[in-house]
Amino acid sequence: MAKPIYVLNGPNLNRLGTREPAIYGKATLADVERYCREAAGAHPVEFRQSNSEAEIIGWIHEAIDNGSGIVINPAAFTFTSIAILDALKMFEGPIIELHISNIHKREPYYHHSLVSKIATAVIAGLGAEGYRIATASMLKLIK
Ligand code: CA2
Repeated sequence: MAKPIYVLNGPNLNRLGTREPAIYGKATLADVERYCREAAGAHPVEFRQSNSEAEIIGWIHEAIDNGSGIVINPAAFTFTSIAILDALKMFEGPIIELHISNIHKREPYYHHSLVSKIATAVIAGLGAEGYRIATASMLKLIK
């Protein structure tokens, strides 16, 4: 069986679609999961969300052992977590950093991503559709 693509989501994204629709749109996290699974077709996907830094690091370690690629929206941890950065550095496969909004045209504290340093690619500002595009791109990167 092919090694799964890990789609990891950070804090508060479990509330996606419930507020700030002008920035994040109306799609829920369940919608986003569906977009990823549709884009992946028969390729297995591990889709996860956590508000816990430790849990996200645990999933990155899991992906190091059994994953083919990581699509990650670290949310606020993007700008704060060296621990998540250190974990991602240990992953040998492709990593796509994904943001629903264009972080570079938002508040200054959203301008400096720690993850972008080691990401294969960064997608930001395409809305929830970015998840579909990231997954489709990941399929090409792992082939
Ligand atoms: O644009 C993105 O995907 C972000 O990663 C989302 C994070 C924010 O801290 C980043 O700067 C950009 C925020 C996640 C909170 O998500 C919610 C969005 C809408 C409703 C509830 C939570």
